[in-house]
Amino acid sequence: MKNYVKQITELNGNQVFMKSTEQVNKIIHNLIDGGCGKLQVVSDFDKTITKQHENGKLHISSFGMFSRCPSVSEDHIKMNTELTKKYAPVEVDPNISMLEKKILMEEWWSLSEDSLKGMRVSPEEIARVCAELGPSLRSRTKEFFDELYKAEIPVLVFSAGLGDTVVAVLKHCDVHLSNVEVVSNFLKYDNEGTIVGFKNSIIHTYNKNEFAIKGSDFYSKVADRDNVILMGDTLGDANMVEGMEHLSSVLKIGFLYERSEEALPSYMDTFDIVLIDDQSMNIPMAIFNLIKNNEITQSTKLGNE
Ligand code: MG7
Repeated sequence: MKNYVKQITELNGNQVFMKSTEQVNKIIHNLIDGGCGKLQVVSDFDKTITKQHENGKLHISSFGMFSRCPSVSEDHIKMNTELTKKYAPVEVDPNISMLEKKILMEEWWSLSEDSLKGMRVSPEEIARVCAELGPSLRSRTKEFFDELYKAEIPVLVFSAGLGDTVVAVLKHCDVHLSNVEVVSNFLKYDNEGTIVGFKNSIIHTYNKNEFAIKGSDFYSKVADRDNVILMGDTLGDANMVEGMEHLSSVLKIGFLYERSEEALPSYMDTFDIVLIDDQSMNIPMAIFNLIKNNEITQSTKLGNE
């Protein structure tokens, strides 16, 4: 078997960790065998498509961007700060059971939804504020998304954050292309432009899997695509494709930054490839290029026969 892990120079850096290089090699083989026609990309948004940090600062989240809109009330900001203080530590507490976390996250998101109700923050205002804040995407994201678009690879951006700001950022950065679908929590407005809650059932960190994808347009688009490049920055992100029953090979790439030493073992158990403090799309792109270039070589060979 060809050693693709060795061949991809980017995978040989000292910030790249794999529990099993054999397993990674096997998955890459399968992705290459399937080619672009069998491939889909599923990615988290906050700190996965956006950078985790830049210029010494952690990145602003999709919920955080919404709070910066001038029409957001003081009451909402106060409430949101209190909720975050209470629930954010629970979200990452390794000593709380998954069952309990799910209940508490459901509680957080629904209280957050309640606190949005009644405000009038227009889509135009959200778009303007997101453009002004201009969070940086990982370097080479635009290049990567353009390549995926050209190769007609469906891309799912799957976020437990706020869909309206996710879409605004993707649009502002010119990567909201026709092959890209966003599944997230979107604001619902009444006819007067008042926020009345979220459009669909809440997507939180620990139910970010089949329940949200199954009814989406994306699911029907990828019915015959059984290979996935998955990207995320939290352990829960690794389950994003859990409910897609037809899958054969999933390459899970995890971006790790905060508390990396402590978290590395669990990340290595969960993701096939773990990248510590890599603020670029270099590695997903290198893998995708290999899939694409092998397909070109194959079709040239067939053409010459
Ligand atoms: N997160 C989840 N909720 C909120 C919220 O209401 N406000 C803020 N500022 N952050 C929130 O991208 C998803 C991440 O957003 C955070 C309901 C959670 O930490 C979640 O992982």
